[in-house]
Amino acid sequence: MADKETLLELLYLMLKVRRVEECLLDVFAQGKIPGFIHVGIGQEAVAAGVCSCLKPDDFIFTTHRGHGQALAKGIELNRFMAEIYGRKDGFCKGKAGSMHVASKEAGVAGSNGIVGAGLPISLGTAFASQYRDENAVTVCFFGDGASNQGTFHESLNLAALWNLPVIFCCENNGWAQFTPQKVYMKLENISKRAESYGMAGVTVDGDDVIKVREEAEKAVSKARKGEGPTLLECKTHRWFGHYAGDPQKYRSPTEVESTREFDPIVKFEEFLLKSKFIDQAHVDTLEAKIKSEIQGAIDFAESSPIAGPEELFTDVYA
Ligand SMILES: Cc1ncc(C[n+]2csc(CCOP(=O)(O)OP(=O)(O)O)c2C)c(N)n1
Repeated sequence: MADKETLLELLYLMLKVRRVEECLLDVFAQGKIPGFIHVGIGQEAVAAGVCSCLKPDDFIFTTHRGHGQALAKGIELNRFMAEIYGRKDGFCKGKAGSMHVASKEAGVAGSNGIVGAGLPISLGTAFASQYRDENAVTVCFFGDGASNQGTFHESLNLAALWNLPVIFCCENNGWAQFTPQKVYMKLENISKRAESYGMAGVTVDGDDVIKVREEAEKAVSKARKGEGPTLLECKTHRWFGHYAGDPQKYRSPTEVESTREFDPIVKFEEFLLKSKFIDQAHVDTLEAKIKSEIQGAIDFAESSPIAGPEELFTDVYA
């Protein structure tokens, strides 16, 4: 198992992701954020478990539900918040918003609102690292729905063929927008698909941060040693609707309620308290620190100028 310092880092990351997203839901409801937001509340163990294995020089690609992974990879909170607010001090000067946040400094190489689009792009950074002998790895996050896109199959095939240092991390929350997995896929475990492309595939309890980290560590170390890609499927739960404000009419109230039984943070906190790695005072201090970091980021974002039409053509490549 990971050492104490790593376990405490995992708790910090999960709590930070949860509290930031709760805050985003709140300010979105107040009409302060333009566009749509999609939160991954309930899925924090995947982002924290995987990203805690990565170095600053490694790359990640995220999706429309990508706040958690970007934060766990170490994206700077003030500029992240300003980006979501559509402000000039955001990482992409307010053009990207919630669904397309990127930060070169943090190795968040790109987020994508187009389902499955990150997969082939992630081969680019993985190929570059391999070609330049740079020893960095790339993690591409995507959902269960995205695993039915052609891009998923093409990307896994090429990654295996070229032995690329990439980890395909499927956050399987059982839903693709408003459709449950059993309606669009006969397979239960998406990791099985890895075999058809000649790569390792593993399914893990995505609500258990220690297990996620263990499997992610194996996959990352394999990729770093030049032993090729892994498909890592993390089975988890989406507590809220597809997008913020989605009334979830397609889901029974009992099912929605039952997702909370799998709270990865409560489960992990209980473990840490029981094993005497922490006491309640530690949790309270951590919560206070995160609250103050978030308040600072909100103040920063709200005092940054709104990105205007003059930004439309800056930093845009074609
Ligand atoms: C190419 C493409 N097709 C359809 C959509 C509309 N869409 C947005 S999210 C989504 C479902 C994605 O499900 P999944 O990949 O499981 O990710 P999750 O939302 O569960 O995180 C769909 C179909 C899109 N954005 N892009």
